[in-house]
Amino acid sequence: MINVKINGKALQVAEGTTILAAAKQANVKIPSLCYNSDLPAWASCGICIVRQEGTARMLRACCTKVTEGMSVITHDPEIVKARRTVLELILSNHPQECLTCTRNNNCELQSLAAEFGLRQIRFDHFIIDRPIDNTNDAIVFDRNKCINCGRCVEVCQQVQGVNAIEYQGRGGKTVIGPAALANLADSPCVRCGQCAVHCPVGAIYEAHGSRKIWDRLADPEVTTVVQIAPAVRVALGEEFGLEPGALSTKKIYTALRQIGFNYVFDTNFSADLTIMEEGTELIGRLLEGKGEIPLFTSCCPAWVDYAEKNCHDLLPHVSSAKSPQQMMGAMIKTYWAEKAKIDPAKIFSVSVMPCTAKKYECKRDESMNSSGFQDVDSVLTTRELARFIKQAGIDFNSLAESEADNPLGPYTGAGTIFGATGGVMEAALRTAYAVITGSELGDINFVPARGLQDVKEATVNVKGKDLRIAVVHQLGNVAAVVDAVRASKAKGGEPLYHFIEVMACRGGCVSGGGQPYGADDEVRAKRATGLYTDDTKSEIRVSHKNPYVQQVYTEYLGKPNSEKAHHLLHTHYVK
Ligand code: HC1
Ligand code: SF4
Repeated sequence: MINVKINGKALQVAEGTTILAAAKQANVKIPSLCYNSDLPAWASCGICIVRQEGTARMLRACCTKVTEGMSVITHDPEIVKARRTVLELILSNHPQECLTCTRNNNCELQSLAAEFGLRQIRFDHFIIDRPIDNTNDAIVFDRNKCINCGRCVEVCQQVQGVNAIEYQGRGGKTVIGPAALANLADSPCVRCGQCAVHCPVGAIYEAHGSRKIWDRLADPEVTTVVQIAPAVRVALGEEFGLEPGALSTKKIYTALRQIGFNYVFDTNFSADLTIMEEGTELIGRLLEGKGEIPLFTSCCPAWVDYAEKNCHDLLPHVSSAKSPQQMMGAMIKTYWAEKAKIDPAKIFSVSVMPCTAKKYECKRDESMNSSGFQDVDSVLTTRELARFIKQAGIDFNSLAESEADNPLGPYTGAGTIFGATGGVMEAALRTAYAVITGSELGDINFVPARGLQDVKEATVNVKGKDLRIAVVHQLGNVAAVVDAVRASKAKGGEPLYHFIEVMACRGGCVSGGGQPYGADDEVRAKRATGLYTDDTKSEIRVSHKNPYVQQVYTEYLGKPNSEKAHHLLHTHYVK
């Protein structure tokens, strides 16, 4: 341990602690803009400067490690003045459009300007007008608002390993933009939205679709239907002052009805359906040689996008099962429309997702219109739903609880854990084990698949055969797994793994690019715990026992992987 003083207060911190972290331990908040706990510190903004006592040296707190006996002053008139000047310089080059900015009231720069009481900027205001890039259906890049903090570059390159955005130019002329001066649609971007959720200002944000939705809600000729994804229920509450992980599923159903949706369904139901389809596909590949092993999951659209751009050779390994969002979309405009005697042409189908890539997934040509119409018409992120609820004047916390509509609403514990890394694997194993052995798993909790470890591996013995699985989240961790699979294929013999779950975002969908801002690992863990609690409290915890899923097969689809199921619930990939 190292002895340090922060503003005269003595404390001990672990070796390697930065001044910023030491100050936090002393309950002192040093302001910063470019720093984020998910990312390496690279000291670009200069807001976090502090002074080493007894010297004139100003240090950057985010990247300077404390040394034995160091005494740090974090706030004094000169430091505050220097920080204010940095802020003024940033603002002199930033559009003053707070009222119409997507981050209004939730912007780190705006909060700092308010804290520093900035009333006017001493420097000339100049903006170079750059076109807004809204080419990729999922995220929008407004470079006029970029403050060059670099968080988006770091998360895209270091965390996701995608390299879709980069620094361009040198010195004072450095700007940030899509790689090779392309637009986003032509860049390697996989639309995960991690840049948006790490941007401290309104420079990168989800493509908004809310106006069209309000129009459809107001149209008496249109039947509006909505589904909510697993991870939304443990994060939306944060926008209304609840703790991360607080489960608000039944209040969300009520809010959606009050907003005006005619029917409320749950993506957790179609997650159960996905398990039936993907689980059957896995068993077919394992026991009947019906396809390549290992099988990769396919429900994360950013991972699918990544695989199409970077792993052409492995596309036959990616499950043909559509994601739960798209399975639900297809079932709404076919099975349910027939049952409810509603013309599918007059159904407007919305989904609420923790993810920006889902906005692109629903518009893909490949089988995403198997009902004869675009199966999911519009996607809202969790953040956008919070705004909807506020626009509708709803007091979220005092809402009564209600149930989803059936048969596309009720779900099992297996469906709900899809939203956390390892959840799809765990849900699939529960069902695959039961189908292969004819008996249920003794302990249904498959703990090795849980948690934030980069790559999780385990072996499950199913009827005397060892099934080797891997769970990987955060795209930057995927390349190593993919390379290991390639090497094992080249070597021949027993495959390295049989089944691999991939989720693009750290922690899985619970910290997707459309979730409330500010998630760190503590928040991710709390949101995941909310889902596991939902699972534990569920009366039924295995997808194959969802009575409504069984009903859908009996009444409409026949059996998993039937011709009809293939037409509606499966897709293919492009190189
Ligand atoms: Fe996800 Fe999925 S879990 S991809 O993370 O398979 O977005 O929550 O809806 O479709 O179910 C996201 C979450 C979500 C799908 C499901
Ligand atoms: Fe990179 Fe994801 Fe942002 Fe695309 S959406 S630029 S892949 S972080």
